[in-house]
Amino acid sequence: MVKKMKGWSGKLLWINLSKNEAKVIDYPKEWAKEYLGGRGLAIRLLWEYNPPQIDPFSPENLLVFSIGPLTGLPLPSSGKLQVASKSPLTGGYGDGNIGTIFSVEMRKAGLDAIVFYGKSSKPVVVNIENDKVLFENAEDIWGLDSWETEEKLRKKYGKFAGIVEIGTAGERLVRFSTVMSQEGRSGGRPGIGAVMGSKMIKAVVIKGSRGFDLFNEKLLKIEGGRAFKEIREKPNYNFWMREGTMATIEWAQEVSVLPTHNFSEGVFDGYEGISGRTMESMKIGQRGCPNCNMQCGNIIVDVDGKKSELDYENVAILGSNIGLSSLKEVGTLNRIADQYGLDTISLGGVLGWVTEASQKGLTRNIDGRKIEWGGFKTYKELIHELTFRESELGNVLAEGTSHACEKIGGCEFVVNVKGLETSAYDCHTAPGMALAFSTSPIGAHHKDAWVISWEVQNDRFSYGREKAAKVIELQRIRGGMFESITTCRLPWVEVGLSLEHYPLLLYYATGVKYNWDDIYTIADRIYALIRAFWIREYGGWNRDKDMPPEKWFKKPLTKGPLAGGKLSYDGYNNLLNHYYDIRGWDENGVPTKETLKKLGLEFTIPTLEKITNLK
Ligand code: PTT
Ligand code: SF4
Repeated sequence: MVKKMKGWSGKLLWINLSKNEAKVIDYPKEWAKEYLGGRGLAIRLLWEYNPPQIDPFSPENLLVFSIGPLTGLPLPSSGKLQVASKSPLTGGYGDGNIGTIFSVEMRKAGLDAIVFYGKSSKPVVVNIENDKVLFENAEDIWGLDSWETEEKLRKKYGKFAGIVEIGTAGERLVRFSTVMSQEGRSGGRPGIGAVMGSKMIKAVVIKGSRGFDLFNEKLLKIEGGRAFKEIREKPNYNFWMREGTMATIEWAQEVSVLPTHNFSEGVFDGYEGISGRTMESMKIGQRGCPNCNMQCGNIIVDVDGKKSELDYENVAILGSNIGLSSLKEVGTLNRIADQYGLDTISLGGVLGWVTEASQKGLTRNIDGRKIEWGGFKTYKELIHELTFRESELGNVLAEGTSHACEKIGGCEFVVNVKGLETSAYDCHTAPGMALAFSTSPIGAHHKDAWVISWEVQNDRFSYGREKAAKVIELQRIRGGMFESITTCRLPWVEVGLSLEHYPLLLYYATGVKYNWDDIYTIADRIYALIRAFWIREYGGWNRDKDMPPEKWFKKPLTKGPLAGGKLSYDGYNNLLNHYYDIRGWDENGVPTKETLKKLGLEFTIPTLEKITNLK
């Protein structure tokens, strides 16, 4: 008899929307141990079951919701859900990490993953109770925004049901639409909401009551309690509770990395209007994810008198990056993005890019408006137009900056990597962060390696091996471990919770004694498999795909203490060589056969050999 797993259920729910069928299946037990869960499980499933090179909007493209062995447990910030698919924005691997009761209920339902396959013929709410699935007609809510949708569904399914949904943008297949929950939670930057929309899923509801087996529940609770206590006692806890990530605005301005005017500068004259201090003076409350004692969503009232949840990325990218210095106006754009279910970071990237394009006269042929930096009213109109694909310009912008610049020109000042618009750090003078963006497994997102704070404090301008090694170390912990145990990383990143809790918590949950070498190997396995997936989907690879935006090399900063600063091509190539070398990838960024074998990824070799000259 197969021994029952602890910490994982070993089960996933496979939902076929084309046939309105669902079944629970056991996935291979070794996948749990070798990939942990969350992102790791998602990429293993996508590699295995996605037909190569399919259109992300085709019914065969899997949409995966997955959790990890620590999700939903009584330990800090454990209410997170991974949402993953082949991205319609980048054409490669895409995922996001969203804080929602859904993850906790999924855990209680005894499911490590939910896989959506096929396409419903009508808008649908997928209603899950443990392993029972109902496909409920959603025609009456198709067309509602994410807030209205959730409000309606809460009335029907109750306050404590796990609910995730898409807004209007996901329905209209805007390529940077996200999966939304609980008004301010948003996940899946590379268009995972659009994949949900392509399957006609308006929302997924889940309730679980089956419970789950842990290796040592008593010790897990004690260790989890210790970690909660440690967080509360940290010296910066009170400041964090007041400002959350918003204090980063002042820091970014001080060190010249605050993205300004489509990432042309690192300082912004109007930064005080959008600063952490300003936010504090306007704050009316805070909210966040389940099981968290350091909730970071800061709420202010926006221009329209509605509540908007702010953090650094949203404010910088919809503030300084488009020339807005009024926090209330920024809050309005951010809140509209939440309601429509648009990723704020890509939205700010798109608006920044189109403003620069308009200033250079490139939009003239398709749109009569001249877009000005800080043009709040025009930005509001454009957000509406791109969400509903109403105007010609709106329809082009809904495709993201890579697609848009192919249509109207201006690719030389697009600020994205692999098609995903860059998170809110200007990298003219931050080569390590540029490397982090360029080698992130989903495109230019900061979540895998926020190396910039380390970089600014330590040898900022070098392109040496130590910097590449630091990026990889952070990718292993953040992008490998946290995305796969599937809990929030901020207790460690922001208030300094000791990382040593995590191997212990993993042991008490699963009974498996992982040391740091084991955890790093799992992380490397996940990264190499994600890279193999990109190579398979793109039909080849070269190092140009791991290059930062051209602008940071060619257009130096003109303002602030680092005026004149820009990236060096030779320097960056040197840094990238170190990165590939440490990872065991060849000079084009392809994992070598030896690396693949070492990581237990032999099964990728026959596919990759057909595509590239595998070394
Ligand atoms: C995340 C990305 C981020 S990262 C921000 S602000 W950040 C933006 N937030 C958006 C938003 O809000 N509304 C919206 N419509 N779009 C948005 N897009 C952007 O999405 C988020 C937090 C944050 S806030 C961060 S750093 C941490 N990210 C984590 C992560 O990636 N992994 C992990 N294990 N823990 C994390 N903890 C923190 O979670 P994506 P959330 Mg997010 C209004 O989803 O796709 O990963 O993109 O999920 O519940 O909102 O929590 O300064
Ligand atoms: Fe969610 Fe913020 Fe808490 Fe992390 S720290 S779990 S993002 S509320």
